[in-house]
Amino acid sequence: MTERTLAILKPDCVKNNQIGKVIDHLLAAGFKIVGMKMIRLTKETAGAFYAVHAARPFYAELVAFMTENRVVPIVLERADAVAELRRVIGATDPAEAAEGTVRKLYAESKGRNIIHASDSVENARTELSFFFTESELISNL
Ligand code: IDP
Ligand code: MG
Repeated sequence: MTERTLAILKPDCVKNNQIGKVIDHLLAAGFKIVGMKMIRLTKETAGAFYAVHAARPFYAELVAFMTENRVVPIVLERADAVAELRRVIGATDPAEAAEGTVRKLYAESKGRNIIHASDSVENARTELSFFFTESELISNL
């Protein structure tokens, strides 16, 4: 079934000029871009986005990382988008990511791992609305 999911190109991706390569990889994997913007997260917005990890030891490091440069939230659409995007980006730690995945190809560490992807259809819906309004994602006017 056609589905939508959220990717975020993280500050390392922006800083290292890897936006084009990563977007190209996603398009080649059959995703259609239906929303995209570049924004700078604040401590408050990055903290809220990752609130589920607030009790984890890496939370402060994660919030600091996500605010160190601009990020590029992207709404992606295809069949089974949520599961497919997780497969295409690879494991959280690039050292454990499968060959040919985005994180294996471009990420430097478990923390600085280039890209975020929603991990369930329900979370995708919540995360999309964190960055995009309904009217920004209308496909047929
Ligand atoms: P995911 O991005 O693959 O879904 P999560 O476990 O949801 O991974 O963690 C969210 C983000 O927090 C990761 O993408 C990574 O940037 C950061 N992170 C996760 N685990 C660690 C860690 O052990 N050390 C440092 N950062 C981490
Ligand atoms: Mg996650």
